[in-house]
Amino acid sequence: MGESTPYPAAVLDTVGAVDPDVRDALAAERRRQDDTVVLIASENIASPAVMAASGSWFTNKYAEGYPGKRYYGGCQHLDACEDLARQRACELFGADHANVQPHSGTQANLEVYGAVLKPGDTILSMSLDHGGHLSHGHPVNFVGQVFRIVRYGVRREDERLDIDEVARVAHAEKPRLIVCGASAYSRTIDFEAFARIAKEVGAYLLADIAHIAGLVAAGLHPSPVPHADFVTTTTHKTLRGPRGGMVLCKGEHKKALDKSVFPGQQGGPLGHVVAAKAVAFKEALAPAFRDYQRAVIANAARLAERLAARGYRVVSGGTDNHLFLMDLGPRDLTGQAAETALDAVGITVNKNMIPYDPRKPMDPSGIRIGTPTVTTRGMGLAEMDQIADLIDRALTARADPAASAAVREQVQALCARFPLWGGA
Ligand code: DSN
Repeated sequence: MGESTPYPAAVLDTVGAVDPDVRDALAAERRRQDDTVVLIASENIASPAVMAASGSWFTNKYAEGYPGKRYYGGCQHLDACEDLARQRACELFGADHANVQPHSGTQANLEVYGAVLKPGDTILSMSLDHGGHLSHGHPVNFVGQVFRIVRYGVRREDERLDIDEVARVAHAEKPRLIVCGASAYSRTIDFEAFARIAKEVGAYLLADIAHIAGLVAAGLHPSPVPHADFVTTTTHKTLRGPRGGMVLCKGEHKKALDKSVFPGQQGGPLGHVVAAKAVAFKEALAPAFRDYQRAVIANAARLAERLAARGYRVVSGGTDNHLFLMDLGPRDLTGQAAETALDAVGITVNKNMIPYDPRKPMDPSGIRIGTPTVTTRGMGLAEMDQIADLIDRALTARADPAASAAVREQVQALCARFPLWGGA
């Protein structure tokens, strides 16, 4: 993760001189991240360079518009950063065009809808409770109120995407847009098959790769870029950049997309985050990034395998990517109880619905486990074996404070061996 730097200490000192309360919260958060095994599949640890760029002078700058065509003066240096970010994103993913201004993954999806859909149009997307995302359309979400949403999911037998169902629903419902991509799906997605179906029914195809973008950039998951009209992603998950979003598209959609982002749905871009995206894409273009993504996948596979060997049910029987779901039902536990028990020993996961879950979203049957963060810290297969053991012991010992305390101690010892940013 680069050389030691005084960066984090400088942040605490600078903030502390003005606001000791916020300084204390920042210091405590840093300690929390250092002292816990974070297995939240959508989180990662951005590099000091990414963090520094996103806390930089562009915070002070307004720059509505795009490089060379802004509504404000003084944008020349942000133009340089935004051009770098766009060029690097295109190089990284082999895309025709990139818009790096979306503030988040949800915003990126809304901006694609704005580029090609009218209110009332039909979107075909993956059910939220089978692994999809709120912004792909759901009754509690704005997308579900503005568009007509039809669904596909995974098969009950093997918990894998049912491409025949996608085709069946697409032909019956004639959606204007098909969304593929997921937040909690551990298997390879066949983007080419989705593109075939989209073509058959005359729909646009959007691939949301927020979770697997790093794997795609590294060539370790098939890319949707040759097949989809639009590809959206966040920049902070496996991609390991600053918190934000991005849209890639075919050249023919460039104008409509850029117009939908600004002035369609956003005002001034977050220039500091755009600069940090440029830095992150440069990091992702380096050969070490591919090694990192390889290790993320190997770690997830190993952790899933070791937990399965201890009798836990892994949804779909394993994983091809950076995450997997574990069904706690067979252990007479709920996702919430497991999340709480693991939290108590310093292992952070999130409760998650599993496909065909008989329970409710706030107290589902599963937890979601991912390896991007622990892998960034340098943990490997031996540590995955240890983490599987610690998870099993924490869940088994949840009513025994002494046993939980012993697990907590071992979690802390493990974390101390792999400090954030190598201890910087
Ligand atoms: N919150 C993200 C995740 O955890 O997958 C999706 O937006």
